Amino acid sequence: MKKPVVKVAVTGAAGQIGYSLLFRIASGEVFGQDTPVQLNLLELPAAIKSAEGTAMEIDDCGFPTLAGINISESAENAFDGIHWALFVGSKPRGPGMERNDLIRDNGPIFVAQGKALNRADRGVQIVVVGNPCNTNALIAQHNCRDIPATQFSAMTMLDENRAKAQLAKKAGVNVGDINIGIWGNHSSTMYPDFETGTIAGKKILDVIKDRAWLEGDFMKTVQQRGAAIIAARGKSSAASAASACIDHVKNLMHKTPDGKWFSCAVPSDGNSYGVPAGLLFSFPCRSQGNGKWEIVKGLPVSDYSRKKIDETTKELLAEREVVKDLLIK
Ligand code: NAX
Repeated sequence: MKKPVVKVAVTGAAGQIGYSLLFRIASGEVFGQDTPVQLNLLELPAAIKSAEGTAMEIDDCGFPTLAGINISESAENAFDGIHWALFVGSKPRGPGMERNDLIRDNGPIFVAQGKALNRADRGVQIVVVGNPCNTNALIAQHNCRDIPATQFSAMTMLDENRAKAQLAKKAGVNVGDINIGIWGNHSSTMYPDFETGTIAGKKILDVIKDRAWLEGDFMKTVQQRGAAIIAARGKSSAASAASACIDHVKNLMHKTPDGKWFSCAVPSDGNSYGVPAGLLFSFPCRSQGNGKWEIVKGLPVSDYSRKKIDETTKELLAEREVVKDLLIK
């Protein structure tokens, strides 16, 4: 293999998303069959044994692209020289726990891991999956002095994929024909923007002429899909979340086709759609294929969309307030 090794850290590697994600990264699917991949797995001490079991299975797949696996309970070790940091590990919400309790509980993880990123390659890209992912990414970014804010993002691709699946079924088309962006927080306030989205190049509203369904069942299904999966499966989304994480990385690495965009929560530049600067907000984004994103500019925002974008902005500002003591100015 001619290309240099890509080093990828995955936190929470022994969890259920980790179990779906790691094999696909090791297989060459993400970085290419000509690129060796080094996996650095970070876990809590109690889950190291389980991470070792997963690593044994990855070895047993015999992937020619796998350069090696390191397992560690130290973020400093796990992040040494890495090019990608996939932050999956965090505590799940317990029974009776409020969203703010979860935010407060998980925040410190992202303070420590943000600081440890100073061991990473300067070009490292950080993708936060662990919930509440927008605010966790904000905390990690504020606690990392050495890496530009633009290299931090949080995952809303699962929400986009869920939206695409619903629209494709309704319109009787292939998922690949759908283009739609998610605005805001990865929470029930997210806004899958059916007003600017397209199906095979036509406006969604010109193909699905049932606005009541789009405003009602469609939005509700996408926003509450996570809870519906838990109700059906008894466990939260895992393989679909891992798949969305892979899409997120690939979206950054490859040039976005003309006329399309992808959803990615990134630090707002303060000049886009009235979202305050610095807030980790999901926008319709594009990439030139260099690992970087740019916010799609100039999309029309109706009164309806404005209200939805403002609602999710308000929620993210409130989350930022809850963790303000964890944010270094
Ligand atoms: P699991 O509970 O199966 O696994 C989490 C793993 O993280 C555990 O093995 C745990 O030991 C580890 N962990 C906890 N704290 C850690 C720390 N400080 N350092 C390293 N490892 C740590 O959860 P799983 O189903 O894999 O989900 C992981 C996270 O993804 C959760 O926060 C979940 O809410 C979030 N999700 C985010 C989604 C998104 O679209 N952004 C969708 C799926 C998922 O709900």
